[in-house]
Amino acid sequence: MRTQVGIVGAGPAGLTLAQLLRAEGIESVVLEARSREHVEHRIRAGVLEQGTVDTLVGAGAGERLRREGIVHHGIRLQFGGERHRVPLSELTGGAAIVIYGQTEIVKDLIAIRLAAGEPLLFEVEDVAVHDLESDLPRITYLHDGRAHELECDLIAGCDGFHGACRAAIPAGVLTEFSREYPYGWLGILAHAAPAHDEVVYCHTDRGFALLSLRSPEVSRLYLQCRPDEDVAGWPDERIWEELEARAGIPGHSLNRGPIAEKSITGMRSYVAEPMRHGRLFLAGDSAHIVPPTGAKGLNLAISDVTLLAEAIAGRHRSGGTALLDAYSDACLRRVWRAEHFSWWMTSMLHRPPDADPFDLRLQQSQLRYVVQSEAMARSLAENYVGLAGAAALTVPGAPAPA
Ligand code: RFL
Ligand code: PHB
Repeated sequence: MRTQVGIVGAGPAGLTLAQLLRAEGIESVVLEARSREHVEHRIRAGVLEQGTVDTLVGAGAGERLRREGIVHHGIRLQFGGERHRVPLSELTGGAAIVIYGQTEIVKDLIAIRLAAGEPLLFEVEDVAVHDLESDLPRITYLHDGRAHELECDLIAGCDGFHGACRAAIPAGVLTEFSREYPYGWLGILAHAAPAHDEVVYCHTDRGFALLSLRSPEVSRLYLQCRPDEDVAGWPDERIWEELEARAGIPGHSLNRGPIAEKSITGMRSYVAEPMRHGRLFLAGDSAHIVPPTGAKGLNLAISDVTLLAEAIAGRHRSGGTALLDAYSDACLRRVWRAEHFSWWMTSMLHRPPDADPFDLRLQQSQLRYVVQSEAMARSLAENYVGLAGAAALTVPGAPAPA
């Protein structure tokens, strides 16, 4: 079999790329290791930057997002028992964020692709990429018990942090940067009306907590825990009590309800450079990871594939590779801004396991500075909503985009 772009992974990056390419009249085949059911129910991100929303809407995948997405114009920072508002829109000339679950984006994109009859295969095994440095890279895989080979012009590695694509790049090509944090997040999805009207980031001396939401009936709540902790040690009652202890303040208590999902995730920062080897292009979590405190992972994945689709379309139209050659550097500029912001938010809000009173006072001082200084609040706000123009494809020697 032959296609123009072989896409490995049907997460937000792979599915969005396929949809963007289709709009340009470029064929692709999407290969996913897990089942449709699994991919559609993997609860993860929920905060979308305006640029992410624009890409999805522009790609024709925004119909339900526009109807059901909840626009927020601010976030809250809670510390020392007080809740402070960071007015994102006021500080950024009108930018906002949209609350819409990653699961819903994935469901929307899968439905569109299957309805169009475009190739998207689930439960594909033993995916391997070959001949990356040649003009005809290949993907081999097993599907329905049979071995297949897909010849491609290009391969997009959208298969997440543990995928096969980055691992196939020969040793010595990539430079990797990483940091592990001694923190985990216990996340729950609860059928309880959010009592908070905006996302609340809470710093306490018991550790961090985050109050988010998915709809007027569903709360998404997180507690800092150890990264290696067993979720079995967190019966529902303990979770609610700990959330109340960290996030409850006079006049703001939580609504409780049945817990539909409960899981613990460790945190890391990671970047692989460059995001390309020959005809393999990495996008999303396959190339970089951020701790979730800045709500950047999904947004970076969508930003990468927006640039990749533009670069592939440029090559398709003119045969030139200048935009593809500019892809990795353009992505990495935005990636590193998000890496710094996510590390900064994480360091400011979590309680280090060996924290001494000095550390906690520094964090409190930093938080107070953020809510008291308009310059600091604006810096947080413009990173949180996503810096406009932080990732544009520029070609050396060509005029900069307006
Ligand atoms: P994904 O979503 O991991 O998708 C990769 C896909 O590739 C498949 N795969 C393979 N397929 C074929 N062959 C192989 N060998 C394969 N190996 C893997 C996988 O099954 C999967 O379907 O990566 P992608 O598309 O790059 O998307 C990235 C985002 O999922 C991720 O960055 C975000 O979820 C991070 N994140 C958040 N990001 C935000 O922008 N805002 C948030 O509010 C936010 N909150 C979060 C988060 C991540 C979290 N966790 C669980 C890590 C909250 C949490 C708790
Ligand atoms: C979420 O709603 O899942 C969420 C919100 C903010 C974050 C991370 C996750 O920083």
